[in-house]
Amino acid sequence: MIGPYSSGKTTLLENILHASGATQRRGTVKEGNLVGDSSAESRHRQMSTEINVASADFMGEAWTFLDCPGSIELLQETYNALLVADVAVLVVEPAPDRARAIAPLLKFLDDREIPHMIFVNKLDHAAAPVRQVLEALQTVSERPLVLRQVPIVAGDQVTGYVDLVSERAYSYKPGQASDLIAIPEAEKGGEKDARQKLLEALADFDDALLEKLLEDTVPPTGDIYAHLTANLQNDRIVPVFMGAAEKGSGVRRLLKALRHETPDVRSAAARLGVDAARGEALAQVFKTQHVPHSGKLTFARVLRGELADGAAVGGERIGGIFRVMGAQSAKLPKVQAGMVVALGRMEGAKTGQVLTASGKAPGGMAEWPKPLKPVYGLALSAENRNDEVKLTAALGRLMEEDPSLSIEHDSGMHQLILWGQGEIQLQIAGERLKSKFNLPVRMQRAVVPYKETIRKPASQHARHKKQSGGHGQFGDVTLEIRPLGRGAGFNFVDKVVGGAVPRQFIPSVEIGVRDYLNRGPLGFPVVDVEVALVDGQHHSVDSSDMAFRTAARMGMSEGMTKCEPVLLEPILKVSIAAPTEFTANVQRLVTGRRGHILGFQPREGWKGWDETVAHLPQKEMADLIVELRSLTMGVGTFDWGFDHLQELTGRLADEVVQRHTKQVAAQ
Ligand SMILES: Nc1nc2c(ncn2[C@@H]2O[C@H](COP(=O)(O)OP(=O)(O)OP(=O)(O)O)[C@@H](O)[C@H]2O)c(=O)[nH]1
Ligand SMILES: [Mg+2]
Repeated sequence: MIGPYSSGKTTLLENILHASGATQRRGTVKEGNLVGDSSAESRHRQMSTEINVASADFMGEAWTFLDCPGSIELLQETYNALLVADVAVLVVEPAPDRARAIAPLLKFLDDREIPHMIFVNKLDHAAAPVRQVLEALQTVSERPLVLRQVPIVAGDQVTGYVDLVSERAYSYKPGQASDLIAIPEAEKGGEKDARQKLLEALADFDDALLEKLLEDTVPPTGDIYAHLTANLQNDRIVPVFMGAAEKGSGVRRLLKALRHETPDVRSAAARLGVDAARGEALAQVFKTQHVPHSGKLTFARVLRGELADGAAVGGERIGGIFRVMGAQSAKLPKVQAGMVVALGRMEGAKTGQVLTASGKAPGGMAEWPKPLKPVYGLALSAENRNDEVKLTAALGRLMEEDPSLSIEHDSGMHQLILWGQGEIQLQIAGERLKSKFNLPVRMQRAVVPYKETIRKPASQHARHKKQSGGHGQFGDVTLEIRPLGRGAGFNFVDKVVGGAVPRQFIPSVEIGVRDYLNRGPLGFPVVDVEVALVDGQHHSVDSSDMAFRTAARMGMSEGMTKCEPVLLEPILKVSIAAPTEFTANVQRLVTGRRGHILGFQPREGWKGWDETVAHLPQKEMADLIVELRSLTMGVGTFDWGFDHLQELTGRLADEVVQRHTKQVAAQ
């Protein structure tokens, strides 16, 4: 179950479990007693923060529901679940103006040919007419959407539906199976039209059916179901159901459609490149989770054969096979193809991994997609300095659980940056560090890695001399400092003649210079300079590596101030993707952030989307995604990479230097 934030997926799961008899009681989001969303982070935020897994039997068949979080920042969870799923139920609200928000999900489903249905939820609220909802959704779906039900409306209430295949009408009964009623007079015309549309949609894929329709023959109900099933299984059409999950309305109808029309595991296996008919038992991991006290759980779908507890797969022994129901689980001795289970104590297992006894994945298997690229980062530090080592290990676990999280050690700025998809995701990671690993952390805006360079050359003499009892210290150097072109980095040249500085001390001079370059006159690492050692003096007893290193540092410290130091700001190349209707806004966003637009073009493979390419100061990227999402109904995104360093002068540069000086002083 997938769909935008708060569309009612977890509520639908709850009501599916109830309708199938797997649970006795129906919880609600408000009461905080759902089967799903049982983690501390979910409860506190009243939203799903990771995939909820729940297995239930329905009419003698085993089902596992993967209820995905809707937040765009947690999209990686959805993608991981979809890859191993037989069918996706896309849960949406009846809001035509928000159809855009589901474009990325539909695109993923369409591209990967994952069979999917739509469930239009929350029909108990005064909502837009279903026809309008459908029209809006169709604009973002490659596949034709086919309405399977029409609502029965009384006043501004939806009180039931007419099933377009069986042509039976039902009146909703909260929490129970709907009552069969006669089709109300008022709905008859609309029902006929909608049914005709359904048949025509099916006829697009079947000439025999088309002929029948042209002859005005009504195909038997059984045939219609068979067409619907084949078309869903081959991802040719998208059936649309509706109801109100919270009231349990429309839930049984959806469940029955799933039961009759969902392809079995062989389809998903084939999609992933696994021949279900022959070969060793095989499961694919789509999620791992660290559970305090019980250790690591590895969620996997068995795609072929049978796995037994204790068997060795992927070089590790399975330490328990569990059928999962939210926070509960039941141990199983073995599992067959089709099942989704959690495996215990597979310490090395990773999302995407193929588990087989031989440790090998079949040749034709598709590669697990790369995780989403990060778009938002915060500097992270342990509240207690002693926790630093523990922090690295815990972050390793979190990144394993959510591959769209990553870390960067920025040694230049002495910061650890946690990268991900947005602030909520990072906050949740912070909460997990505390709740699961007892590791309180602080997160703050990351410091931009400014650099500095020089505009003018200078020559500088420096002598380090100390006479204090026994051994003294003596080092004497003359340095020539000059600017290099952008991107040249640092160059050290030895131009000493006649042994003025003995060979063995020259590396120490370079070290001294490099020491200094870590923090230039403006306080930032210095780049794009060349330093030549042109002359010096030494003393046969008092000269040492240390003395020359110090002399070099002194020389740099004095010399650099004469070289007109200038700040360098990192500039990124960003490529911002958004639906075309937002392109003008996106470009205004870029220019408003000191960006420089390089061009824009249609986004490859995305109908109705543009891609704007620009140079943007890294400082301006910090909350770019936040504003971009608010401008684009949440769907705008961007790809980025470092491009070059650019001189920054004037008021902005002064501010950067002042702020940095203050921060350094406070450390
Ligand atoms: N009126 C109405 N409200 C509903 C219905 N289904 C869910 N809700 C409400 O919608 C809100 C979100 O419900 P959830 O089930 O948590 O939605 P979700 O899609 O799982 O949310 P995320 O996983 O956080 O994206 C809650 O306040 C529910 O009570 C419905 O059928 N009718
Ligand atoms: Mg949810």
